[in-house]
Formats: sequence, C-alpha cells, structure tokens
Amino acid sequence: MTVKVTVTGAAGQIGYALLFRIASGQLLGADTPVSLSLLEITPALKAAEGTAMELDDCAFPLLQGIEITDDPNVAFDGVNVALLVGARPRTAGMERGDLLSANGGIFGPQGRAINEHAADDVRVLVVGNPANTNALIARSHAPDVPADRFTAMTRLDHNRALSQLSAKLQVPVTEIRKMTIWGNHSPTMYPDLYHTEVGGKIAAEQVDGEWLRDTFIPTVAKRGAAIIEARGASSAASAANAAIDHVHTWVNGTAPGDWTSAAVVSDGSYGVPEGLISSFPVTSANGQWEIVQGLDIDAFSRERIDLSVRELLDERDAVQALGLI
Ligand code: NAX
Repeated sequence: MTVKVTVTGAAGQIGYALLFRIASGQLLGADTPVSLSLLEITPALKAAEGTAMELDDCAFPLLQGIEITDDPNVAFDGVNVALLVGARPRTAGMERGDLLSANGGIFGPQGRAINEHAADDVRVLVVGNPANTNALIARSHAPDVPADRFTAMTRLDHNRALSQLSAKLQVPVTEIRKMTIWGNHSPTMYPDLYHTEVGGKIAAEQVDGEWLRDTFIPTVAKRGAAIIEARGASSAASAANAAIDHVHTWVNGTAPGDWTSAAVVSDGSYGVPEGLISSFPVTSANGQWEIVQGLDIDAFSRERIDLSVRELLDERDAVQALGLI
C-alpha cells in the first residue's frame, strides 16, 4: 500500500535534502511506494513546485504522486508519516515569547489538521525548532491521536555524538552501541557516555573525564553553530539524514542489543515530568518506541539531565501561559 508522507517546509533547505531520499525509498524501504505531500506557506508554493518538477525528473519507481498545498487540512489528509520541518526561526531582537507564539500559530493548526484528517497509524516527527515544544503544541491539538505518535528529533545530536566518539577512539561508528541524548534539542541536551558501549566496554571509561566534559559535550552541543559558522547556512543534509534515520528506526525497529535517541512523550521515567516531550534512550519494535528502563544515572549525568528538562519545563510553562497548549 502506498504510504503518504507529508513534509512541511518542503521548499526549505532541509526539505530539499529530504524529499529525494524519501522518494528514492530510503525512508521506508525499497518495497514501499510513497506519495508526497508538500506543505508550504503561500509565497513558497512556487519554489515547492520547482522541487516537485525535479522529483518528477528523477523518475523514482516508488513515487506514486506529489501534492503541493498551503492548506494543512489537505496536506495531512490521510497522512501516514508527517515530517514537520517548517517553523518560524528566531530573528534578531525576537523575544522567546514571540518565537513560541509564532510557532504556536504553525504547530497548533497543524496538530488540529492531523487530528482531523490523518490516517489511524499516523506518525509525526517534529524537526522545526524549538522542536520538542513545537511537538508538545501539535500534540495538545490532537487529542484523538495516541500521544506516543508525536516525537521530536534528537537523532542529529545522537549521530553527531557517535561521530565525535568514533573519531576520538578511532573506531568505526558501527562498533558503538547505546549512545543516548537526554533532554531538549538545544545546547542543553546531554550526550551520555556512561551507558554507551564501545567494544563491549563503557565509553566513559575509555576517554578521560576532561575530554568528556570540556570537549565532547560542548562539541556536540555547539555543532549546529559550528556548521553555520563554516557553511554560512544551518545543517541541512545531516538534519534530513537524521530525520530519515528516526523514521526508519521507528518503523523498522532498533537492532538487538542497541538503542537510539528520540524525544518522546515522557511517562515519568528518570524523573522527567509526565507529558513533556524529552529525549530518552529508546528502542523501537512493532512501530512503537519504548523508553529504555532501569539505567543507573550518576550524579554528573543527573545534573545535566535535570538542567535540560528544566528548560523544557520553562518552555512548556511559557506556551501554557500564552494559551498555546
Ligand atoms: P528553511 O528556512 O530553509 O526552510 C523552512 C521552510 O519552512 C521555508 O520554506 C518556509 O517557507 C517553510 N514554512 C514556514 N512556515 C511554514 C508553515 N506554517 N507551513 C509550512 N511551511 C512553512 O529552514 P531549514 O534549514 O529547512 O530548517 C527547518 C527547521 O529545522 C528550522 O526550524 C531549524 O531550526 C530546524 N532544525 C532542526 C534540527 C533538529 O535537529 N531538530 C536540526 C536542523 C535544523 O536547524
């Protein structure tokens, strides 16, 4: 059966890096036909049409159709996989309240449209920042959709952490297991090496504490800014790649003996208040995420997780005060 994938912000730079990979089968596999719905704001529809022309020109065997619209009710009609990429970026002089309000104006109506029109099996990944809180807003407008279908992306942080550790220990990324990103997709997120395994041994014990604290954590946290500095534009292909990884793992499952990171609705695990959309170590089976249970959290990690979760709570309180959830 054809899977409908909706991409918001389709004419943006992540959209451009994402759509061709979805249409080629990398999101859902080489046996799954897809139809694409491109949601954009009205002024960007023409650019989206240009991207659609290029998609046509690839003659992808799996691509069954392309729809371009500025109406969320159309874009999310029958959607199976919703990739919410388009968001309002923070511009100079913009206060946090303004940013959250502007995004509430995007993710509230999109959540409602998903609630009213999506397929029963809809899965939602929010990429657009502030991703965790945008996901919270969308979810709060979709009371009929199971809460666990709303997720936000920390897979790019996860992949960045894998890559930094692989370079440090001179091992292929395939030898690293059980990496975890905790908390918010923001510079406060915490990449945890105390449960990560390399060659069957804990990664934190294979690097010195100073590197972990003063190099590894800040490098992962500030990687987005470093990319902007170098490229003159924010991460696009790596963000699209992480979105592909997130959905692919969600649908196809995690490998035995491994887990990944995703921001999912908290059930109260690890002291993260219930209902917050926070990043956890997660496994996936039968199309459902599960938070890995029973990990011991040392004092160093506890402090960092709490800091990031506090930021999520502040964002939640702010959107609540603004009447956005
Ligand atoms: P661009 O500015 O290139 O594209 C955004 C697109 O969204 C634009 O074409 C715009 O017209 C569209 N858009 C705005 N409002 C919309 C609406 N209401 N409905 C549909 N489309 C709408 O940004 P891009 O570089 O593609 O980044 C997109 C988002 O991803 C940003 O919010 C960015 O901060 C976020 N990121 C999230 C990451 C993560 O790991 N979670 C990493 C990469 C990226 O920074």
